[in-house]
Amino acid sequence: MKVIKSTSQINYKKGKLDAHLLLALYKNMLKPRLIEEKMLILLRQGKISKWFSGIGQEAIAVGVTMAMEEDEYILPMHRNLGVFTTRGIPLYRLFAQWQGKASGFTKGRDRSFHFGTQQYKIVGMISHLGPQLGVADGIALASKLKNKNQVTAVFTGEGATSEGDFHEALNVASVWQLPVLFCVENNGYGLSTPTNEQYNCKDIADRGLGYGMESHIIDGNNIVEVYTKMCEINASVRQNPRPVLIEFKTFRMRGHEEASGTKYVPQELMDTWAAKDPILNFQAFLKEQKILSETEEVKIKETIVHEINEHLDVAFNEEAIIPDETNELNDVYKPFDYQVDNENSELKEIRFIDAISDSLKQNMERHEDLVIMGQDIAEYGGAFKITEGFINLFGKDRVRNTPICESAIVETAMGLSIAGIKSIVEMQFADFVSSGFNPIVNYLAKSFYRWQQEADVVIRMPCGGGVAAGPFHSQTNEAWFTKTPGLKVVYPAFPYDAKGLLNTAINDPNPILFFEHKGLYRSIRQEVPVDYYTLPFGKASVIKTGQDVTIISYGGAIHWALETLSNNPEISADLIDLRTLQPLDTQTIYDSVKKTGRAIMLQEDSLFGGIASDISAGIMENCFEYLDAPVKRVASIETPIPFAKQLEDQYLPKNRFEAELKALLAF
Ligand SMILES: Cc1ncc(C[n+]2csc(CCOP(=O)(O)OP(=O)(O)O)c2C)c(N)n1
Repeated sequence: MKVIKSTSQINYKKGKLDAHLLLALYKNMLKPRLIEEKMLILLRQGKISKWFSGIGQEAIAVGVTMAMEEDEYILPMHRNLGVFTTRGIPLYRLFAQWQGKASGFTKGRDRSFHFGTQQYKIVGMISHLGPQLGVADGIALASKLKNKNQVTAVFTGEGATSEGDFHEALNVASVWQLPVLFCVENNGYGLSTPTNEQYNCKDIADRGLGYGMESHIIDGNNIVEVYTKMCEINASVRQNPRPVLIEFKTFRMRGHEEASGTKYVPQELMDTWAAKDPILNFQAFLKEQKILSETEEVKIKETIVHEINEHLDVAFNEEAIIPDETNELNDVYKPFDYQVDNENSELKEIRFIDAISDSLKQNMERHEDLVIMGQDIAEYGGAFKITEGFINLFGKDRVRNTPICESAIVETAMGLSIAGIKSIVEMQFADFVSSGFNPIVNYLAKSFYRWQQEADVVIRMPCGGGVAAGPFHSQTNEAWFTKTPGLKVVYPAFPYDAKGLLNTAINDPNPILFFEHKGLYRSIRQEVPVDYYTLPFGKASVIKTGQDVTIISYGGAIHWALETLSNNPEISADLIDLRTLQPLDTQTIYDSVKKTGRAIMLQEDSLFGGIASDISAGIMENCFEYLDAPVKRVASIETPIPFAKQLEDQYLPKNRFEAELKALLAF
C-alpha cells in the first residue's frame, strides 16, 4: 500500500461499534489487500498464473462475512479473497490452491477461487458465474426446511446479473421465500463491458420490485455501512426468512484479470474511485478517531506480511503433485457402498409407471428429508401423474412445484446436497433438460472431482419417441450425458428394473440421470416385488440367450428387439439389456460377443455419437479375433425426431432392425 491519506473521504457512522470491532474490520480488509499486493509481485515474476483482483472491493467481502455466523454458508466469486481470509483459512492452503498443490482444496484439479470447503462453510464458484445463485437457493431451502434460522449469502458481479441463472434464482427464492442474501457487487465493468451495455435500469436494486423482493443499495467502499447494514438485514432475515437483493456500489480498480489491463476505463473514473479506497479511508478514519496509531498500523502490517511470507514459503516448498491416473479416476465419483436389499416380498403385476411411482413413495418414506421438485408435480401429480397423491402423504415442503426454470432447480438440488439433503428433480419431459444443461454437466458432474462435494441428486427424464409428439417431446438424449465424467446414466426397460434401479439411484450420492421411456409407462407390465428392493448399477441383464449373435440394446428399443426375436424364433441370440449406460457392463457384452462372434446394437437415438458407437469401438478393441462379421449399429436416422406418424416410423430404427439382423447373420 503506497499512499497514506491523512483525512478520510468516506463518511463513517460508527454508531455503537467499539474500537475492537472497528480494528477487526480494518485488519480483515488489510489482509486480502496485502496478499494481493504480494500476488501481483509473484505474477510479474511468473510464479503464479492468472490473478483476479479484488483491490478496492475488500469492504464488501469482509463486511458481509463478518456480519454472518460461522456456520452460515457463503458463496463467493472471483474477487472475494476477503471472504476466504475472514473465515480464517490458513494462508498456506490458499497459496497451495493457487499453485495447484495438494494442500490446496482441489488436489490441483481446479484453479484460483474455484473450490469450496465444508469446514469453512464456503462454496466457491464455477467459471460460469450465475449457477452460484441457484445453489444458494438450495442451501437456503435446506436451512428453511430444517428450521435453522440461518442466512445464506451469495455474491455476483453486475455482469453476471444478465445471465438467466440470476433471474431464475431470484424468482425461485422469492416464490419460496428463501433466506438468501443476493449480494451484487456493481463494480462498473464486466471485463470491458460498462454497466450501460450490461443492463438498462438505473440501479440493479430496482429489480427487486419485479421479483417481489426487498432490496437495498449500500456503499460498497464503506466498511462500516456494509457491516452494520448487513448485520441488521441478517438479524431480520433469520427471524423472518426471505430473500433480499443488495446492490453494493463499488469499482474494479484493476483489470478483469491482470493481463487484460484497464485501458478502456476513463482515467477520471479511476481517480474518483481511487479517492474512495475502502482501506485507506478507513485507516485515516481510525487515526482521526485515535483508534489506530502510526506505530500500531506499522505493527499490524508487519504481522500480516510476516504471516504471508511464512505461509508462502510453506506453499512454495510443498512438492508438486505427482500425477497418478488411478487417483484421478477414483475421484470422479463418490464411492458408493451398494447395499443389496432384496426382500422376498409378495409380487404384484404393475405397469412401468407404477414401478416408478412405488419407488418414489417408498423412498420418501425411507429418507425422511428427501425432497422431490418439478413442474406441476404437487396437486396436479405431474405431467404423467407419477406423484399423484404425494402431497397428502408427504406435504408440500417435500413435494415441491417449481416455477419453469430447469437451471435454477438443478442448482437448488445441488445446494440441497451441499446442505446434506437428497433430492429428485423431475424434468417434465427429458427434452427440457437442455434448459438445465449447464449446472448438470458443469456443476453437479464436476463437483466431487473438484472438491469432494457430492451432488446427491437424481434427475428423472421421461423420454423417448414412438408417441407422435414431435421434436421437443420425443427425444432420447442420454448421449448428451454419457460423455460427461461424473454423471451416472440409468435407462431401464422393465418395471422390475425401473423400481430396483431407481431405489439404488436414490441411495447413490452421485448425480444420476434416470431415463424413463414414456412409451413404456403404460404399455409394459411385469410382476414386481411390492416391498423395497435394490438392483446394482453396471450389471446388464441377459434377457435371452443363444449362440449366433449378440444383440445389445436398452430402454424402449429392447422391446423392438424382443418383438423381432419372437417373430423369428429360428434366430438364436443373446439379448443384452444394458440397464445402466454409465457405468457400462462391458464384461457381459464382451463375454457374449466372444461366444457368438457377431454383435449388433439397436439404439433409439440417432446414430452418430450415440452409446452404440462406443460399444462398437469397445468390441473391436477387445474381441476382434472372435468376430465373424463386422459389428453393426442400427439407430435412428440423422434428423431431429419428426411428428407425423409415418415420418416418425421412418425415423426410428424399429422397422429396419429385422433386415439388418438377418444381413448380419448371413454375412
Ligand atoms: C457463462 C460465462 N460467460 C462468460 C464468461 C467470461 N467472463 C468471466 S468473468 C466475466 C465478467 C464478469 O463480470 P461481473 O459479473 O460484473 O464480475 P466482475 O468480474 O466485474 O467482478 C466474463 C465475461 C464466463 N466466465 N462465464
